[in-house]
Amino acid sequence: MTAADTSYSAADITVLEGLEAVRKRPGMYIGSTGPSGLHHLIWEVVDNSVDEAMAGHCSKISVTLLENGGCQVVDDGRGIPVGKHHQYEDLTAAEVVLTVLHAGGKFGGEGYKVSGGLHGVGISVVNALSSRVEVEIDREGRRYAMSFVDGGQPDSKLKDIGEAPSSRTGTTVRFWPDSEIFDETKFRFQTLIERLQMMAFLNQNLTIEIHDEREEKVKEKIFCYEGGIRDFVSHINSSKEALFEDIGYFDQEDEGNEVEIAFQWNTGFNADGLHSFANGINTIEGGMHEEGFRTALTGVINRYARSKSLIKDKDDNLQGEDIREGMTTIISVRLSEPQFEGQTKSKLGNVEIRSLVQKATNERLSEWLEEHPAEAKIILQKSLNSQRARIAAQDARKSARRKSALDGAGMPEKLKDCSSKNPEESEIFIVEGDSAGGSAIQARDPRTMAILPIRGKILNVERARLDKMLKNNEVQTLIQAIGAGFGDEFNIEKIRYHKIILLADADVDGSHIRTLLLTFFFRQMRPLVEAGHIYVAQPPLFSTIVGKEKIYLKDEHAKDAFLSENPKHKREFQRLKGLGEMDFDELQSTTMDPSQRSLLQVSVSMSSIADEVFSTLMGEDVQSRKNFIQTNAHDVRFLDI
Ligand code: 0RA
Repeated sequence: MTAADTSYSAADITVLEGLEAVRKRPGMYIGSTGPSGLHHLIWEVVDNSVDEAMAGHCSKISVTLLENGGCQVVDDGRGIPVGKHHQYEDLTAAEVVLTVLHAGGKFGGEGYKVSGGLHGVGISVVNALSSRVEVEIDREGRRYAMSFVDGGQPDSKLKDIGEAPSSRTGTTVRFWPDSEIFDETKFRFQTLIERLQMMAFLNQNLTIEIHDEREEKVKEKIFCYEGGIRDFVSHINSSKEALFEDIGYFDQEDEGNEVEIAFQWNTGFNADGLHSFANGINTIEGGMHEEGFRTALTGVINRYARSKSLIKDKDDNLQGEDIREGMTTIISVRLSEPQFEGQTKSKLGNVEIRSLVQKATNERLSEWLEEHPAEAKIILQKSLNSQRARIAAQDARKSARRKSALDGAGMPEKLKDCSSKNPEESEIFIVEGDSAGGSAIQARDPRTMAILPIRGKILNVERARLDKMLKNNEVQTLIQAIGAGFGDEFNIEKIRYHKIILLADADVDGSHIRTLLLTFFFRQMRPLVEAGHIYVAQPPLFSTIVGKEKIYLKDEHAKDAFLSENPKHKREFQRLKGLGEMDFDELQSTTMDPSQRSLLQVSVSMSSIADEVFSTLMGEDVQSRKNFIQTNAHDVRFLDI
C-alpha cells in the first residue's frame, strides 16, 4: 500500500463522522440488528443495481453468498462514476457514494427519476455496518477498485487497476457484515430467493441470479420473467385452478407516474389475493393505489353486468368482496416521490396515485371486458355465486353470535381457561387430541395457561367457504376462546391471550394440523399473525440417559450437536412417539415450562409469497400439498425464527 492510500483528508474526516452515527444507532437506518436488518444490507446494494436496471442500463444482477461469509453483488450497469466529485474536493464520486449518507445515485442532479423508497438510505450505510467492503467498477474500458475496513475507513482509495474485462461496464460490491453490530452474520438463502424472485417479477426481463457457495454443494437460482407481473400472477395461481387461461394486463402513465396491473381469477374463495407494490416495495398495508383499484373494479364490473343485462335492474349491486373472491391481482406503481405511511411504513400515501389507478382501471378494464366476453361471463357467474354465499354467511354469523350470547360468558366447554384475566400474561395451548390435552391440563400453570384440545382435522379453510366454515365446531370453539371475532370484524384489542401456542406432534399428521391452524389464523385473524402472537411449541423428538439424568433433544440437529459435544456417549436414543405418550411432567419440563421450553414465533415476512405457500398447502392440488408437507414436516417455510 502506498502512502497516498492511507492519507486522510478533511473530507475523509467529516465523512467518517456520518458513518459513525450509523454505527451508533443502526436501527434508525436498517430497522434492527437482527436477521431483518442483516438482510437489509443486501437489499440496499441490490436496490442500487435495480435502479440502474429501471433507468434502462442494466440487464443482469448476480448475488453470491461467499464461502467466507461475505456477500457479493455484481451488475452490468454503467458503473458508479469515478471522476472527481464537485462537492468533495479530495474524493471521487464513487468514494462519495460509498461514504456519504444518502448520496446513493442521486447526487449532482443526475439522479434517477424513480428509486426504491424504503431502503433508499444508500450503500454508505452498508459500508458503515461492515467490517470490510470491496468495490470494483468497470467503466470506459478501465477497471477501478477501492476498499474499506471497520465501518467505512478507507483501506485502499479508488485506483485504476487495469483494463476492464472485455470492455464490460458495471459495478461489483462485496461486503462482510460486522459481527460487532449484528446479532448473527449468517445470511439465509431462502430469504434471498423470496425477495429476489419478487424483484425479478417486478422488473420485466431483468435477470437475477443467486448463488450460495457456502457449502460444498453450491446452490443456484436464476430468475428472469419475460411477462413481468403477468408471470407473477400465473406463479401465484399455479398452485390453484384458474377460471380461464387469459391473464388480464394493462398499464398507464401520467406525469411521470406509472401503474401496471395484472389479474386472473381462480376457483378458490380467497378475497385477499391483491398484492401491491410501490417502487418495488411490497405495500402490505395497502394505500392509495389499492383504494383506486378496488373502487374502479367494483364500478366497472357492476356497470358491465347491467349493460349486458347479466344482473337485472332490481338486483342488488355486487360488492367488492364478491368480485374479488378468487381473484389474484398484482398492482405495481412507480412514482418519483413515494410517501410511505403506516405502522411498518408500507402503506402508500400519495393521493394522486389513487386517481391515476382509478382512471386506468376504469378505462382499460372496461376495454378488457369488452374484448373478452366469454371470460367476463365466467367472472360474473362467480361473483353472483359469491354474493349468494356472502348473504348466507351473514345469516350464519347472526345465529353464531346469538348462540354465544346464550352461553353465558360464551366460553366453550372444552376450554380449560386460565384464572388470570390479563391477556398480556395469558397463554392458550391449542393441543391436538384429547389424551395430549389431558397431559397438558395437568402440566400447565393454571394461573396463566389455558388449554384447548382440538380433535382430528379441523376444516380446511382455504377450500371452504365462510358459511360452511362457521358451522364447524372446532372453528367456532377456537373463535370463542380467542374472543376477538374473525374476518373483517376481527378486533385484536379484544384477544384474551397474547401467546397462542400450537402444540402438535412432530410427525406428518401434527404438521398437517399445524398448517391447517396457521392457515385459519392467516386467513381469518391475520393481525394476530402479523403482531407475532402465534407460536409453535417444540416437543422433543429424542431422549437419552446421561448418568441418572434423562436428557431431551428437540430434533436430529440437536441430537447431532449433543453427540459432537459428548463423543463418548453410548448411542442409545429413545425416539419419543408423541404427545399422547408423554407423562405430564415430561411435557411440562420439555415443552411448556416458560423457563425451559423453546417456542418458534410465527411471522409473515412477505404476504404475497405466504399466500402462495398457503395455497400450495391448502388448495386443490393434493399432490403438491403432499410433497410439500412431507418434505417440510420440520421446516415450515414461512416461519421466521
Ligand atoms: C451514481 C450515479 C450513477 C450511477 C450510480 C451511482 C450507480 C450506483 C450503483 C451501485 C451499484 N451499482 C450501481 N450502478 C450505478 C449514474 C452513472 C452515470 O451517469 O454514468
